[in-house]
Amino acid sequence: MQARHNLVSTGAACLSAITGLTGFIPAALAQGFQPGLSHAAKDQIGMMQPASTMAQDMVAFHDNLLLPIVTVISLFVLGLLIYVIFRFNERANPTPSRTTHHTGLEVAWTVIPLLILVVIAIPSFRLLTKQVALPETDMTVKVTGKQWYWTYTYPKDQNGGFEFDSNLLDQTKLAAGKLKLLDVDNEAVVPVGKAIRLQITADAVGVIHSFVITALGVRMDAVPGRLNEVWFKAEKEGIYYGQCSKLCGKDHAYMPIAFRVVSEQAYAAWLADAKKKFASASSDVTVADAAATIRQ
Ligand SMILES: [Cu+2]
Repeated sequence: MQARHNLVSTGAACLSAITGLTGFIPAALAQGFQPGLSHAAKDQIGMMQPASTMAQDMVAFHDNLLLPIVTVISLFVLGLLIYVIFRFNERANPTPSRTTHHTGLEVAWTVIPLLILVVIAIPSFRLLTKQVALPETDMTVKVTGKQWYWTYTYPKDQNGGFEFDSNLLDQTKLAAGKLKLLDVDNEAVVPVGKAIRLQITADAVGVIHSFVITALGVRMDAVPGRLNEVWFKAEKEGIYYGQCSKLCGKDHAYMPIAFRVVSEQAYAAWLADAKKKFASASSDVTVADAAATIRQ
């Protein structure tokens, strides 16, 4: 009896811990654990603030569908475990049932998870299609992952014709306001409210990287010898950071991504400056049509 009493009190302690935890999360949010816009904030809980419609859709998919499903399933399994511990322990249930098959139960535990997966798959595939099926885009930037930095090429036929390397700042003499392991010497600049196509690849003699800007909903592998495409349309001006997200080698952690989204006038001004600044690294790259390459 004493043992049973201990079990009950342990169960009660567990439940109160869970209730305490669920109470803690909204309280923590109210205390200002706000998600960052350009990069993850300290003590942030939840996804980063989306700055593109794609990222908004991804966050909504996570917050409104995945998280509730995962929470319900976790609580259901926890409830089942607690029930089994009390109802079917040796003392409460000395003569166990010899049942080995129950058709109804087996159908249920196959069909219900299947239905849950279908419910997840439909919006998931819709989102994936939106990400990889490119709409009419306004401009293109070519991104090349190298060991270990990024090169951005602004194609010649799009008023560019230059390229530049984007390297991590010297971490030993970081200026005030600059972010550790995120700020770079040369940011890529794009105009706000325009659909930007990114053509992403990696150095031919290099390794695979992954180009990610969370707030813009961009994630695509950079593979040597392969031209991947993805797009985004930034809704707000600002600087958006990302990091290489594929373990690519010794300096994987030191090749951040920084995209500055500016007004159209500011972009035109930057473009004129950049053409002079990066004139030594002029590039003849023009926009490739990946879809046409696949068709051939
Ligand atoms: Cu990398």
